[in-house]
Amino acid sequence: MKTISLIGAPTDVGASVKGASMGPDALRVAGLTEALQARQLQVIDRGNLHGPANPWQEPVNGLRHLKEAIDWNQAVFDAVGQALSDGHLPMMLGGDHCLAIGSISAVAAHCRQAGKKLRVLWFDAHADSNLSTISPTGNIHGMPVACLMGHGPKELIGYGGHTPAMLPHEIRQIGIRSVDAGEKKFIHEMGIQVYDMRYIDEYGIRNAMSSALAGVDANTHIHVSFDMDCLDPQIAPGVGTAVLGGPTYREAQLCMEMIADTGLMGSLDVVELNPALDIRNQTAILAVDLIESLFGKSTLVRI
Ligand code: 4U7
Ligand code: MN
Ligand code: MN
Ligand code: MN
Repeated sequence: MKTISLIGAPTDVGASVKGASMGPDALRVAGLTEALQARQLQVIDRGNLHGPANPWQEPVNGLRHLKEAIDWNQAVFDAVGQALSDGHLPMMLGGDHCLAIGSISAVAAHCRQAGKKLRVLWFDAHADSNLSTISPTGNIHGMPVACLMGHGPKELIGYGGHTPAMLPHEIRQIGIRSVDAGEKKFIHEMGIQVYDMRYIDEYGIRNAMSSALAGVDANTHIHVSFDMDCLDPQIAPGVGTAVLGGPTYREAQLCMEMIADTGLMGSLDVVELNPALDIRNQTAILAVDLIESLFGKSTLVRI
């Protein structure tokens, strides 16, 4: 039986809108554990990690709360690494998206050690590829992709003593529709494959996903980093940085179902859920619904 380790990381130090720190409990209230158990999965809820409070300061040298982000990511790196070495599937419940630095650094280290190929599927409205020198906000939740590729403050790019954690060919970004000018340049220079909303409009979500999954095989570890603001804000209002024009409910479900069909998902981040901006926890309930599909719940009638 597969065992899922739930790892709560209740912080919003990477953002400038408060509230993502309440994400882990909102997911628990929405019935995450029970939904996974109903899918015959064993669930160990590790509770919430501890880390520094949000000091609510302005950016220093283009980075807001660097020290706090370093500490939170170290805690996430350790907990995700531990879950993987226990043979469990870590599910990191954010928290803001800066935490993917620690989470994916741990997953990448595990893959290197196990001789596995890594494929990161990054669902987001944003490219999260900012650098301190080009970021319009200084918020570190807008920088994890760049940090994972070795572009960022030294403390955020060397978890586990390895830089870069991830190479450009190991990631696919899906649902992107808000990219800053400097990020666009970075993405092109790095050669990151992006299935933006224009691509999805023109070719459809099925083509985007088959292409994002192309080349995975039995020796691939798929990591899903799911930023809730990827979804259209009409169905997912509980996020701090909403952008119009995201995937619909069914489009999102198909993404999850196609990942489930591979049987290769080995780790997951669920981030940027902001219960303070939500309506009766609907975004958390939607997250649980999508996670069920990621673990094989299907609307398919044919057998
Ligand atoms: B999220 C932004 F300027 N690009 O860098 C920035 F628009 O993890 C937004 O995807 C980042 O939610 C959003 O601050 C980070 C901004
Ligand atoms: Mn993000
Ligand atoms: Mn986002
Ligand atoms: Mn956000």
